[in-house]
Amino acid sequence: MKKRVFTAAQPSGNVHIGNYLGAFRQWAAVQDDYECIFGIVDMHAITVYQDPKDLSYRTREFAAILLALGIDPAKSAIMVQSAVPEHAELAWLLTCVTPIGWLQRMTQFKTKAARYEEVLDGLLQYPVLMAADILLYNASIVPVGDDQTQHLELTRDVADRFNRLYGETFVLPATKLPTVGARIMGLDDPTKKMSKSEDVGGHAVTLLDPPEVARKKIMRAQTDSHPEVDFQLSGPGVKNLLQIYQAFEGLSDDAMKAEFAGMRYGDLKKRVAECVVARLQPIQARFKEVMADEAGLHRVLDEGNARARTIAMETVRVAKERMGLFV
Ligand code: AQP
Repeated sequence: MKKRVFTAAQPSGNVHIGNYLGAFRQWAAVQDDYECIFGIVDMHAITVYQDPKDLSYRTREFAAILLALGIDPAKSAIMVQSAVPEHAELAWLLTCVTPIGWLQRMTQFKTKAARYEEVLDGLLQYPVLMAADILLYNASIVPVGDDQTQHLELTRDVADRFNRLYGETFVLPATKLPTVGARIMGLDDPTKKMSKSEDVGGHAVTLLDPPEVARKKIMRAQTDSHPEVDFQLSGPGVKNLLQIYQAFEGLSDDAMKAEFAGMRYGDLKKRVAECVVARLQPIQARFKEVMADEAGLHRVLDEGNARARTIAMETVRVAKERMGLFV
């Protein structure tokens, strides 16, 4: 039997090249070797306010992006978190074995909480819901970008604590990071990770940006006062552009040095812009086709939700039984 992969993303904004290079590219790559369930986690998205119409559109848009990226619904389930109520149910059970201190230490909670005057309880509970997403499917492997490493550690801690208290129930999942592109930084500020919710002006190239918009954002990316690429001395903005190119083109470190050492920043930006535009073009063409078939898209989600729910119901039944709850 194949091992299972579960991973997910929030329909919380425009999907960007950081999401793609850090996560989604790996998703398509693992689907032949594992039984995969890919989640669109809309209940995570509402941990900060989402316009309801936008959220519902983005859920469909995100499903279409996954299909455009090569996720094959004949092999893998694409499911929507709010359509499988066991995610919320297991999250509550896990909340009752998770100390608050573990959640208050989470870096993502601290970063996001600092942006709002009023912080919703859901934002604090976010990692418990994420643990439920993964443990519900007894996933062995979770491919994610580097920003999710801490949440994956917490997932293992929560699973371990549950197993100790109530008996062996959950698989402890391993984190799978890409070798290059695990943390793409903002183009406007390379000290911050590229993020959907920071999408102002030139922060992120989105997967659906028209070529001229993507080019403009990259040509305006922050660099530094050195005139040309120096693999030792160039700052984080230049390193980020190099990382984007390397991740898209799959080049080794030596090949990158041979190609870019000593190149003027203006020329580097042009090369990166052309590479990104060329790589996004086929994705965008396929996305348009998929979005045009609304019934087909619905079918994919209905089937994915049904496949996921069968597994999820059994896990929750076992967890409730172990805890002495009424089943
Ligand atoms: N900058 C990044 N570089 C590499 N990988 C990244 N990921 C996110 N940002 C980067 C990976 O993308 C996957 C989906 O992420 P998500 O939608 O669950 O939310 P996130 O990690 O919180 O991503 P964003 O873009 O920053 O969204 P918002 O602003 O809404 O929170 C994950 O595997 C993540 O690691």
